[in-house]
Amino acid sequence: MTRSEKLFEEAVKFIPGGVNSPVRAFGSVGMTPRFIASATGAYLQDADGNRYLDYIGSWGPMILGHANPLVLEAVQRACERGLSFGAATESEVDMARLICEMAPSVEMVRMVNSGTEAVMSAVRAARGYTGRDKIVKFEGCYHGHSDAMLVKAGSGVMTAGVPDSAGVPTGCTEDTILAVYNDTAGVQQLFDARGQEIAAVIVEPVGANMGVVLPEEGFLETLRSLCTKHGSVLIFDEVITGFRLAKGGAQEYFGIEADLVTYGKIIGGGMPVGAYGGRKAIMEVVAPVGSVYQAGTLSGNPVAMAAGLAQLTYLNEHPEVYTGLEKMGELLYGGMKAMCEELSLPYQVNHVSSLGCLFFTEGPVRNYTDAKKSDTEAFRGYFCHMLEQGVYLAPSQFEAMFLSAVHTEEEIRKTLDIMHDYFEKTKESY
Ligand code: HOZ
Repeated sequence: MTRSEKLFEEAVKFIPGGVNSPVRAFGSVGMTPRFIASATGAYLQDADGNRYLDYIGSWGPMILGHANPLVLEAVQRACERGLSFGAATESEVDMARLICEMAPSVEMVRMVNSGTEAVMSAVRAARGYTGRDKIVKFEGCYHGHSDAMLVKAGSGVMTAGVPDSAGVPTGCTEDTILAVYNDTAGVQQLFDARGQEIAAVIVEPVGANMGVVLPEEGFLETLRSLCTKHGSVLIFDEVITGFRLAKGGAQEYFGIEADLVTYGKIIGGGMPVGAYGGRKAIMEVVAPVGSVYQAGTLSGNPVAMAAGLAQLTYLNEHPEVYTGLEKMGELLYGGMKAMCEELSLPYQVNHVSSLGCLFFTEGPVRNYTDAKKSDTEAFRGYFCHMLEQGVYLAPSQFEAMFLSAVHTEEEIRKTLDIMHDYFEKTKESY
């Protein structure tokens, strides 16, 4: 028995499913999770001393690689000054200023502790601002685990095949209106019929929790113009895309400004952080200025701010990180597409910059229904092979691959070779 297996046996006695978040459980791939002991650069090391080339990057935060010296040093210095004060600090001001400088449309920002909290708070602010209750959410988009958002959500909810979580009272989701990702006409009809009731439209500008699904030409633009026309708030959930696709996230990448934006992952540099921000007129509904209540003992925690500031400052000052990620994304995902063609694999590769995924399905994947057609058994075989060969992918068909700034050309070519070997050997079965 490996040390990871022993730890898992122990973990399930004390932690539900042995993990602190379902996406880590390896359940859908029929394995026990590897327990990670340490990580540096693009590599993870497990409790048994196995080394893996990591394509998860803690589900997004580690854009500069694991244990980046700049981030570590900033955290160490902050720790020496104290871990938490529950009071205002200079680093919060620096963080808020930097986010407003980097992100289009964001004029004010409030720090929280996770993406879930950021979304929950942004939705409340949008409702408070508009005086309306209805929220439009897209099938397969995942906005964290707050009650109102757990309707046909992506990520672990999709992997587990439980589109609606138990424990969420009907009343909490009856103001959530579901729409289909990339169905521009459908959203148009919805607004024609109920525009005056809609407080907000929340969307992942790139669907990155049902595998990776790109917004088609005109989709985000239509959401923008419908929200403007009907006085609804457009919320971009940039927990994954923020500071990843570009300095200014998806807003900059696609040239579309939202009214509110939610962040997490990268802005914490590996520490638990979330944020929501946007136009001043909306953000000023939040207490203590306005009447929308939202609070947090550890919000703006000085150690978390230090980590996030170090990472964001580096990204702000090094635009070559983004050109590098585009280039490496092209190499990896372009290589996967070429492999599918060469071996006549009937699969789809969706990608944008450093985010991408291989869907085990024949037709194009434009939304949740398309993604759900994927052959998860086939994914499982591929996942297990990659892991055995030292490549650590998300243990679910419905998650993205994340490249970091420290993945090298050589490592990507090696990854492609490992994939190629697997599909060449097994292609008769497809
Ligand atoms: N949102 C991430 C997956 N798409 C990971 C967070 C989690 O659920 O653990």
